[in-house]
Amino acid sequence: TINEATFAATSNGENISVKGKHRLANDVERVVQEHLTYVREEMCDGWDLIHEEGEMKVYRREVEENGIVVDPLKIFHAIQGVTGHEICHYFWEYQHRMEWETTLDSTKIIEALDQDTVIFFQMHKRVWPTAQRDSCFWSHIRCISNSEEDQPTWLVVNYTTPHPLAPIKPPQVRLIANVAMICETIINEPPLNPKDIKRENIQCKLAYVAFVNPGGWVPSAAVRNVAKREYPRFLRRFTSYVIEQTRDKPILF
Ligand code: 16H
Repeated sequence: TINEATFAATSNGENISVKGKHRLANDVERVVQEHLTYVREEMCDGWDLIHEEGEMKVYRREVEENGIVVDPLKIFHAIQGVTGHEICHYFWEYQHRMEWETTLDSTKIIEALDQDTVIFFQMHKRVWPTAQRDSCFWSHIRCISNSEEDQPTWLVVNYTTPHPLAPIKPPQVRLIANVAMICETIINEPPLNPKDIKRENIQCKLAYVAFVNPGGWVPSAAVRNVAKREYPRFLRRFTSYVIEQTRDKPILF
């Protein structure tokens, strides 16, 4: 019955929300679980290490769909002195975004689905000579406790969705993306009293996973070059930003 189900589907396949859950809650749940499974998979056949810089390793698998480059990407990194919660907080929070993003002209929230899930509309910087791209996606932040002793896993997922407030207006092209930032916090030589943990004792192990479809034809070599340059640049800049912002603040576990 409808009382037992969290969701009901209308005849045209739309989700309607029941019992206070928002209309995309099922999608959010599915995509979050897919990322948690996918991030644990071994990096073997087909993955190329395309960039290495200190603790940062950038892998990609070359994949094309109908002649369009949709290379899956996985980055692993370890950042000293910050927690997974802090990394995810600064990645998700819209107020900080334009301070570390260099690939955007604008960002705005067009709907809040719940406390942890919002829908963004973003205008991306034009990459010459291709058409300008925009994106519309739900963005969800979550904390997952694994056990009493371990620090929880934090993650953010950005996933493309259509929205009546964000119609596609040609010649603009819409990026299609499924992106996750997944973080674990490691405490080295934990002091007896958790209150004595200092930033020098903590480290965040980060995985950033991206499936991005440019949404229309772009020369393969151009996309691959832009990606190879921009993803490491993004992660370098973003993580330095978080280190800078949190340096003199109490640790956010
Ligand atoms: O994840 C990043 N930023 C998020 C917050 O702004 C948004 C992001 C996203 C992207 C697209 C659609 C939805 C959501 O998750 C950091 C992104 C860093 C981007 C590096 C550049 C990627 C270049 C890919 C090539 C695309 C082709 C463009 C035409 C040449």
